[in-house]
Amino acid sequence: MTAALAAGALAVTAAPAHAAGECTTSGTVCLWDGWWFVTPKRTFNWVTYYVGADANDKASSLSVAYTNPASPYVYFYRDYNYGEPHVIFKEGGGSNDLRNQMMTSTRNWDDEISSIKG
Ligand SMILES: [Ca+2]
Repeated sequence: MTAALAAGALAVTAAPAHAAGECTTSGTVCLWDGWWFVTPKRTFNWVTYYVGADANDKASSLSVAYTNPASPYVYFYRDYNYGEPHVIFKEGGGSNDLRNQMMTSTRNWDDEISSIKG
């Protein structure tokens, strides 16, 4: 992804993840199966076409580690191979409860993420 967001795109500006949700390895994102960073915790590169069967559609909280020099934004997709729709988080950000991130008016992002691209 480029550093600039597409016109009209809105990056999620959630507060930085709680210390319990630390994800500190540069160039990675972390997904937790449970809300509020309840394990298991899974770590991925910023470009992951499929999170794998163990993690697919399970993330309930997430955190984005600092500093990708190319872009501060990471896109999380509902389907493998970057299948839309997506939700965007900035480096250092995250969500302690993906039920609070709405995909549509009636569907949230809990247990939905399948691929990642930073
Ligand atoms: Ca879950």
